[in-house]
Amino acid sequence: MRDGNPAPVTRLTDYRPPAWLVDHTRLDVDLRDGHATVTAELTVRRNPAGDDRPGELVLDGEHLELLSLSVDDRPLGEPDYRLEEGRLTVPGVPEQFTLTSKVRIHPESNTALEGLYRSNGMYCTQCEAEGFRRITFFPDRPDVLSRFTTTIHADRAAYPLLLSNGNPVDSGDEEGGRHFATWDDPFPKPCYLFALVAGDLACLEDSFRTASGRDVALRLYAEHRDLDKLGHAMDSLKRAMAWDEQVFGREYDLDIFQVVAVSHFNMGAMENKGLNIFNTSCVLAHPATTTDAGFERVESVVAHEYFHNWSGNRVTCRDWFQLSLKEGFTVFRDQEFSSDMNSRAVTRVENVDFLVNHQFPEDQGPMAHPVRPSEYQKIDNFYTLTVYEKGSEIVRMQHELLGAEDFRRASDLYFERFDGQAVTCDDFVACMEEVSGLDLSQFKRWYSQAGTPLVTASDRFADGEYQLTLRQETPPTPGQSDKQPLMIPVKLALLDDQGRALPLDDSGATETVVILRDSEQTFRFPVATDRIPTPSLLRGFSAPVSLRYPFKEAQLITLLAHDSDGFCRWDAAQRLYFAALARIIDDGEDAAAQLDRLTPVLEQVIQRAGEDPAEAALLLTLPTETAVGDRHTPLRPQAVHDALSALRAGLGEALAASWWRLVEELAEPEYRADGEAMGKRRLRQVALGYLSAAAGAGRGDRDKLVAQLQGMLDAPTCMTEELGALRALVHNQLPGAEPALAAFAQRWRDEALVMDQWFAVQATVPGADTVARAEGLLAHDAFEWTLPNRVRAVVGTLVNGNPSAFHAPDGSGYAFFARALKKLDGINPQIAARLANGAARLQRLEPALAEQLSAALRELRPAASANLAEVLDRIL
Ligand code: 0A1
Ligand code: ZN
Repeated sequence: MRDGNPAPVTRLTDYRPPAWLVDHTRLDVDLRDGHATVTAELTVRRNPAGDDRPGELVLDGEHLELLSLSVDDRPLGEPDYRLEEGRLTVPGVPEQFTLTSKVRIHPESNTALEGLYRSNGMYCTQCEAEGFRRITFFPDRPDVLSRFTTTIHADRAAYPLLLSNGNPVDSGDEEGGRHFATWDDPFPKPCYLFALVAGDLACLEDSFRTASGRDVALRLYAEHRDLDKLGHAMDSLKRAMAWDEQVFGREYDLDIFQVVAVSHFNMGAMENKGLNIFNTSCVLAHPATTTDAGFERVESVVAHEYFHNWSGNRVTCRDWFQLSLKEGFTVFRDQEFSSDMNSRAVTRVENVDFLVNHQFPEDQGPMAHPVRPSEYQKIDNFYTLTVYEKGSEIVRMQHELLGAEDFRRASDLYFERFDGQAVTCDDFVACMEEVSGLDLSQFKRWYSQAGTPLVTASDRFADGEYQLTLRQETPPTPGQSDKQPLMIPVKLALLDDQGRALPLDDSGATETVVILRDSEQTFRFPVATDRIPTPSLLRGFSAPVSLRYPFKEAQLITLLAHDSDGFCRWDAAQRLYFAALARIIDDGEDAAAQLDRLTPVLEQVIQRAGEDPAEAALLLTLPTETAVGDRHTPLRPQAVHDALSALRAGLGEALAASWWRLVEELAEPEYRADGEAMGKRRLRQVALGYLSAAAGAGRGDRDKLVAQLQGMLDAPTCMTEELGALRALVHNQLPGAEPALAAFAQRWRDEALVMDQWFAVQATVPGADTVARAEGLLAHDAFEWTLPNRVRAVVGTLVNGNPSAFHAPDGSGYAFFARALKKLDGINPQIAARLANGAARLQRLEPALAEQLSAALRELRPAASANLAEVLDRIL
């Protein structure tokens, strides 16, 4: 695609079955210094189910140098075929034939990290969504499933390890110090699941016995220096394999399962059949270098990719519009796994927090699109929070509607019926309907309708009857102005003024689910109380909606103290915080004036923190600047920053004694990896965060705090503590911050993932001055534009996690952003386009800022790649 031109639009309604099928793909990949030669032998036949019968074969191919082409051993030359941008057309082919192509590609110069590329001296691939076309000519679409046999040739000394999908079937030496290996994958798969790795890697090996008694070899590969960081991923993998057998009845199907860690990777990880490829950040973990959050992420991503073996690989997507079929379902599966491995209530709150504060804004902004989009320009731009996280919520609602047992029967039916096929979201829902007898036709609007539904609740209480009226409305989104009512399950309970849940019917049940189907409905509950109850609404976050209800402060305090539902407790705390911040931001009240109201509430949570430190940490955490900004129109980042800083420092000072008590009581002499220890560390970090905010504002015992943080930096028990202390010093500009940064860099300069954190800590220092600091970081020796993790650590964190710097009043943050995007777009358009989403709040910004940001973006537009152009056009 030429610079500045958007890619042509692809539409769901234009879907046609493939005209040609490829039963078998034999690949031969010869890796040489400077280039690779790929020979592909495709066994092609006409698709009997194809609805048009072209006499020509059309294959996708990008950045390929065609060396030779033949049909059934008959060499072809132009004009026997046509080579155009992005595709190869071969006219006059028979009904069935073998097509052999030979191409040259250049992995060394592939900085887009799609197709075959190099990362730290190794070769690896990334084919989802449309990267395989950069390796060879092929029908690069997920509904063409082929059996792959792959032979790799390379220098033996430099690349002793040659891996591909499936089982190893042959290997041996070749002339000139070279060798080869052949892999055969017995399961037909779309080419986006193809993978190849060649390198010199260390291996952690283990095995897993499946429920039916087969032994599976498990091999995790990383650079030699990282071998000691693979244990947690291995444990997570084995737990995930056992869990999928128990909870979903899914057993692993090959004799070998391999995972390779690579430093240069656009996303988190990739579920290639039997050969997952991971961003190092999602697989390597060691207490000295990885925070507790990092450990949790490794566990969930390892599980996610493993679960794709069934939800995605055995049953795959018909077309890319169905992406959420595999992603939403697999996120649901990994969230359930994490809930079973850790605290369910805490995991749910973390997942909801992420959805509400990241996916909701996406769904309310210029990038809003349905979970099953109806059109796209570049599919890479649709690996979104909507497809993944909202998609998971849609599966979760079906789980709730059917109940665990029927859901399991329906998922069994889905896997059995569609094994080896490429199917649609409708096929998934049809299984749910068939098993349960439910009519989900209205429910399916969740897949096709974009936007966050707003549910407004109001209530009345008279003569022992509580009446709850729910109204729903989904605001218009780009390209979708008319919205239909959705089917919204609202789980609820009613609490009396002691916080006890009232029986809602004769059975004595204290929780129920009402289903809102119309624009407005009233539900009635006879309750044995004489005062209006406090509603506990949307328990467990039973639907991905924004709920409005005029809670009184006393009601929120009751919910926070007594509700048995973890989500509702957290939501009550969040509502109290947002209300206090609104009084500062909108009503001009003083932060100090909020303390009398908030401190008793926080004090109560702290008193009970021993029951569940991780939950207490969540309840005591103030919303981020971004989250607060999203609740005020127009967006005034500076006002939000000032309000939050003042509130945080005020709470730090007012509750100093309690925070210090937590810091002391929660200290652990030695590192432990279990959930309880992690919960304690988390709460301790929250306490230190408040104390540091106070100290940064010149309040409280600054010297004592700095000594505490210094002590943690000098003799850390783990990275959670070390990084937490560093962040506290640096973000609050406390004495010793700069030397601490220097010492940290000195200590960790050879650990890329730790250095990413070092960059990120600096790029997220609140305040406009950080833009200049970030410019300095881009000029640092260790900064690399070709390393996505590093770019995200500096540019991504500043743009998405540091509003008071990004929206610096002088526009310097926008200039920084635009320069970074321009530079990056020439290197890795996917990453550039992802980062560009940081500008999605443009239309909500106060006018002076909006004008500056849009000018910066408009300047980028003429030379933008197709990926970046699509995002810029939506935002502008
Ligand atoms: N399927 C992977 C995500 C993924 C998507 C695209 C990629 O490259 C452009 C890489 C990974 C997952 O859900 O984990
Ligand atoms: Zn996935």
